[in-house]
Amino acid sequence: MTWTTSPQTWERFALHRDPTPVHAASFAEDVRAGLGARPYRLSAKYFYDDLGSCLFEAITRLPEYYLTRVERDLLLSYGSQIVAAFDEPLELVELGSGSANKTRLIIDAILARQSDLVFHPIDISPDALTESSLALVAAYDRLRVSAYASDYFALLGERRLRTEGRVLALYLGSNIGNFAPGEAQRLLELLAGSLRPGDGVLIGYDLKKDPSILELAYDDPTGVTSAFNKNVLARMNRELDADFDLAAFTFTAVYDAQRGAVDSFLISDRAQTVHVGSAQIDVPLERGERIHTESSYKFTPAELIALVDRCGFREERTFTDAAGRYALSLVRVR
Ligand code: AVJ
Repeated sequence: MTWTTSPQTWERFALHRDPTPVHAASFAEDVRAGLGARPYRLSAKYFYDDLGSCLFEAITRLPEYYLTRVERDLLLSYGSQIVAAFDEPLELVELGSGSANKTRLIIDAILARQSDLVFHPIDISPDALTESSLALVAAYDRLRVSAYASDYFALLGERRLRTEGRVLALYLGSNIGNFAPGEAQRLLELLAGSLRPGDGVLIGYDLKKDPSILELAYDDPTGVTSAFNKNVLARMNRELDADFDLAAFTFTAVYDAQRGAVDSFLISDRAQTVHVGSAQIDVPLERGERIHTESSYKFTPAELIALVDRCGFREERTFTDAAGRYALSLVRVR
C-alpha cells in the first residue's frame, strides 16, 4: 500500500473491504440453521448492529460488568512494559477493535518511543470501523490506519492481512471467550500463521470466579444486557420479516462451572409460534423453552497459556489485577 505524506487526516486512513460480499445472505441462513432445529440457538455475532453496538457500550459502563474497566486499568498500568518487550518500530494490529477506546492506551505507549505508527484494525462492522479509525487519525497526527472491514476468520484464513515489520496484535475485551474451545484454537492458529516468529499477541480474558459475580455481570439488574439480547429478536423483526413479541421473552444468564462459561438465553414466557419470513421457518416454542444467544468462556491463566501453546505461541508475561478478576497475557509466536 502507498501512503501520501499529506497531513490530511482522511489521507492517513485506508479501508479494505471483503473482496466478495460473503455476509450478504448469511443472517437468514444462520437463523434458519439455529431456529430450524432444537435446541434453539442464535449466533452472538448478530448482536452488533448499530443499536446493538450502542447497547454493548452501555454494558461496558454497568457497575456489574467489571471486565472493561479492569482491562483498561491493566493497559494503563502495564502498557509501556508490554510495548517494551518488542524492538521498535512496531506495527499494531487489533482483532475486533470496535470503538478502539482502549487501543489508545497502547498507541500512546508506542508513540512515546517511535516517531510514527501504522495501525491495522479488523472489525466486522464497516461503520463502527470507519468512525473509530477517523477519530484516531484525527487525534494522532503520527498515526496511519489501514483498516479491514471483515470477519477475522475470513481475513486471516485468506491471508489478506498486510503488515511489514514487527507486529503486536491486540485481542482484547474477553472476545476470545465468545468462541467454543475448538473455534478459539482455530482462530489462534490462523493468527499465528498470519504473523512472523517473534511477533506478539496481547490477549485480554476474564478469569474464572464466584458464579454469583459472573451471573450479575451478564444479567444486570438495570436490564441493559436483557435489551442487548432482545435486540437480536428486534433485528430479526426488522431485517428478516420475523414477528417476535419481545415482551413474551425473559432473559437469563447462567454460569456452567463444568465448561467454565456463562450461557445466555431468551426464555419463552408462553407457548407460541414465531414466523421468520426470510428464513422461511415457523418456530414453535413451548412455555419455558430457551433460545441460546451467547456463551462467554472464562479461563485460568494456566488454561489460556495451555491453549495458546497448542497454537504456536509461548507466554511472555501475564498481568492480572489485584483482585484476580481479569488477565492480560502477552504471548509470542514461536
Ligand atoms: C464482547 C463478547 C466479550 O461475552 O463478555 C457482554 C459480550 N455479552 N455482556 C462478553 C457481552 C453480554 C462480551 N464480549
